[in-house]
Amino acid sequence: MGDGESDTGDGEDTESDNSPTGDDSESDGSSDSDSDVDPDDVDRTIEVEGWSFGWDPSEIEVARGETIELVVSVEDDGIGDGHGLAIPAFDVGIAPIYPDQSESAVFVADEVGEFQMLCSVQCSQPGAGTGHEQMIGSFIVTE
Ligand SMILES: [Cu+2]
Repeated sequence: MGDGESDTGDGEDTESDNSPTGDDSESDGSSDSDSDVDPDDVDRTIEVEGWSFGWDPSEIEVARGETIELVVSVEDDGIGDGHGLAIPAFDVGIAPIYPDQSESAVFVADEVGEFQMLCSVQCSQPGAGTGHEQMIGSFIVTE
């Protein structure tokens, strides 16, 4: 468990509706990365919005050891299959994501460095453009 920050226990209950309760079901078949991360331990929630073609923000910086919740939404569905957000270094893979919904992942940023954040759904016509490849961002973990 993280040493250092021990101030998460009290006083931060701005949301009284305990939102994460409902979605404990494994509805997102694609990933088994939610092993031992407790959603109650989230230190930082970051909202990311994707579109054809990019991410906002395209650069995210966190501190090592923080438990991160990424909440991802998209403005369009690419070529019909939505978009996906992946940070391979941390086994994060959220896909597909369609407009009017948001998907989330919780993980621990336990390694310092700059890591690639990319789209995991082929969201431009293969061979017809490079839009999909432009959906690349940086996930930076500092000491
Ligand atoms: Cu894409």
